[in-house]
Parts: sequence; C-alpha cells; structure tokens
Amino acid sequence: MDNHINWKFFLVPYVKAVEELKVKFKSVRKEYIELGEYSPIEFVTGRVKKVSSILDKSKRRKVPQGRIGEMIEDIAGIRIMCQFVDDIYAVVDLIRQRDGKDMTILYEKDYVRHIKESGYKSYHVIVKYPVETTTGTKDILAEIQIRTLAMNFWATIEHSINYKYSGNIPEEIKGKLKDTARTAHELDMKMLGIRDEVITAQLMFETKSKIVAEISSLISYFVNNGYVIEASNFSERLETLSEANDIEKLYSLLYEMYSFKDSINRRGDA
Ligand code: 0O2
Ligand code: 0O2
Repeated sequence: MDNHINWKFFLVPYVKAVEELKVKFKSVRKEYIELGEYSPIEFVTGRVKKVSSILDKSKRRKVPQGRIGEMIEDIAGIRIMCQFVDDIYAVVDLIRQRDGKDMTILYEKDYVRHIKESGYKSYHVIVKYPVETTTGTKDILAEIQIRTLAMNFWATIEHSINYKYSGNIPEEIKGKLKDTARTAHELDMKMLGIRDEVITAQLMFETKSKIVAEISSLISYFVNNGYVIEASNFSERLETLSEANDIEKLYSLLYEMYSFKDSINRRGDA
C-alpha cells in the first residue's frame, strides 16, 4: 500500500507546516517576555509523524492510501507546554483568535476536562494550515496538543510503555499508570494554588535580568570612554543590590547611570 506514495515528496508540506507553526508559537512566548509579561506558553516542540507510524495508524483505521492526508490529522504535530492548567485555556483562546486568519480550527478535543480512559490529559486543537510550496498552496492538517509539564511527563512515560507492550499494557501496569496520572493531576492542582506566587517570582527574575544587562552594558560604555573609577563604583553597587534582589534600588542605579551618561555626553568628551 505504501509503495505508491513518494513519502519524501508527500511529507514536504508537513515539515514546513511544523517548522512554521513552531516559530509562530515560540514567537508568542518571546512577545510576552519582551513586554515583561507572563507567558502562558512555557515551550514548544513539534514533529512530523514517522512513516511507519502513519502506516500503522492508517492500517488500524482502514484509511485508503489516497486519503491519508485528509484522514490522519496528526501527521504534523505541535506540542505546547504550559506551567499551569489555567494557561492551557489561555493558549486555546490565543489559537481561537487566529481562527480564520493564518489557520482554521476544524475541531477541538478537551481531554483535560474529559480525561481519557488511560489517564491521558491534554487539549487538542486540529487546524487546517496553508503551506506555500513550489507546486502551490497546500492545506495541511495539524494537531496542536496543549498540556502542562506534569501532563507531558505522564504522557511521555505512558507512551513509551505503550510502545513497549505494542498497545497491550498489562492490567497491573495500567492500574499503576492511572494512579500516577492522578498524582500528576494532584501536582497540577497544588501548583495552581501557588500560581500567583510563582508568576510574581518569575517576572521579578525577568525584570532583574533586564536591568542587570542594561547596567552592565552602561558600565562597559563608561570603561570604554575612560571613566574607569566611576565604572568600578557602579559595578560594586550593582553587585550589592543584585545580591540583595533589590529591584527598586537597581532601577534607581540605572536611572543615575543614564543621568551620568547624559552629563558626560553633554560635556562632549564621550
Ligand atoms: P530554547 O532556546 O532552548 O528554548 P529546533 O527548533 O529544531 O532548533 P526543536 O526541534 O524545536 O529545536 O527541538 P524540540 O525537540 O522540538 O523541542 C525542544 C525545545 O523544547 C528546546 O527549545 C528545549 O529547550 C525546550 N524544552 C524542553 N524541555 C523544556 C523544559 O522543561 N522547559 C523549557 N523552558 N524548555 C524546554 P529550543 O527550541 O531549542 O529553544
Ligand atoms: P504519536 O505520534 O505516537 O503521538 P487514536 O485513534 O485513539 O490513536 P485519535 O483518535 O487520532 O487517536 O486522536 P486522539 O485520541 O486525540 O489522539 C491523538 C494523539 O494524542 C495521539 O497520537 C497521542 O499523541 C495522544 N494521545 C491520545 N491518547 C493518548 C494516551 O492514552 N496516551 C498518550 N501517551 N498519548 C495519547 P498517536 O496516534 O498516538 O501518535
């Protein structure tokens, strides 16, 4: 059955779709970080399904060879990992906002609220995504899986065990896996309880990193322009305030350094 498909040619638009979608979702995260805001996206991965897995799935589902592209919707797969359960729905909203623009949502499956028999949890959004190829525009189906880090940990482990037993996991191990799925769920619920605290700490870390980077580049500027003593003084103060995690005083130091930079520039000797 597979003899008739030129897989290399067939998979080209899928490879492109995965690459493009990965860049798009990674750039959403970047945008939040640049703006100093919390990103509901922690990280993004993606893959094109292996030919052997496509063949297995099409055999299992009795999909005719000519209809693989329209009937197997996860040949292009994107996975978006979130820190907290609430973030999953924020990401789904982000995808819905793009519906009809650069992608079209075909349907959604909420395995977060409707947990699968195995214990599997994730939110799936199946989209149609147009890819420009040398032979014209091709509409590709892609499956976007959105899950927490705990859900991802569980699914990854379960997937490998499933692979080992070719889908027939012994009842005893199945039971243990369901138990670990409940533990992963409890972890997510506990994490949700400290969400605000975690986000505040992370934003503080990001803000501090940005100020420290700016101060450091100003110190180099002063050194390069001959203000070595002043630079070393600023550097000592940076070290003290950085150790103390004193964001407000770091801001004041930055402000003072910009004023100093202005004054030497006005004097015209820098
Ligand atoms: P960065 O800067 O490390 O975040 P590619 O696009 O080909 O270069 P690719 O194929 O996307 O890289 O890698 P893959 O395997 O699809 O995804 C791995 C990405 O997930 C890498 O990011 C890892 O750093 C990131 N990743 C994996 N585990 C974690 C985690 O626990 N936390 C975070 N924040 N990121 C994780 P990149 O793309 O290399 O970029
Ligand atoms: P891969 O590439 O190995 O991940 P089905 O016919 O039940 O296999 P269907 O109806 O296409 O799947 O859609 P469904 O149930 O939404 O599952 C699609 C994908 O979700 C699967 O892809 C898995 O990635 C993931 N998934 C679904 N159920 C489970 C589960 O019980 N455990 C784990 N670990 N992952 C699951 P594939 O086909 O397995 O491909």
